[in-house]
Amino acid sequence: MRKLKTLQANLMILFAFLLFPFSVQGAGDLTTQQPVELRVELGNKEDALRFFPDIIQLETGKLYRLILLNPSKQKHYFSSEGMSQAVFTRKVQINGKDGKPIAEVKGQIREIEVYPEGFAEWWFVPVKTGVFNDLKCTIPGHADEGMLGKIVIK
Ligand SMILES: [Cu+2]
Repeated sequence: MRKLKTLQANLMILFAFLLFPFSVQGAGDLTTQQPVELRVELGNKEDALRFFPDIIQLETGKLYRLILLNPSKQKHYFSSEGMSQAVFTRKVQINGKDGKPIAEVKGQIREIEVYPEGFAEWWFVPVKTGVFNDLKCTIPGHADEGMLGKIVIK
């Protein structure tokens, strides 16, 4: 009789796991979700030394496709040590003149240089929250002229 009760209890526990399998699973692969698209311009046609926009708001757990465009006549960098430590990079995609991808770079990324009239895509998932005031263009003189920005991850 006692053994039967123990068996019943064990069966109940087994059924509980069978009925609620999602309670023991994770969120799945976060890098394959639909990306949130963001565009940041590095400078502009008038050669202003600014990021447009210069405040970038992100949320942890979402996949972002950050399109970095350089509409100016000189090269610029998008560089943030803080952001690079707070995101998981799925890839950086480099596109040809026709807009078709020609290369993908994988691994941890710290800064991306974009050539005049070029663009690159940084696909990443923020994994840590923080306010990073270290977005800058690392070309000498550009940060001093105001090519700075802020990244907020909530
Ligand atoms: Cu610059």
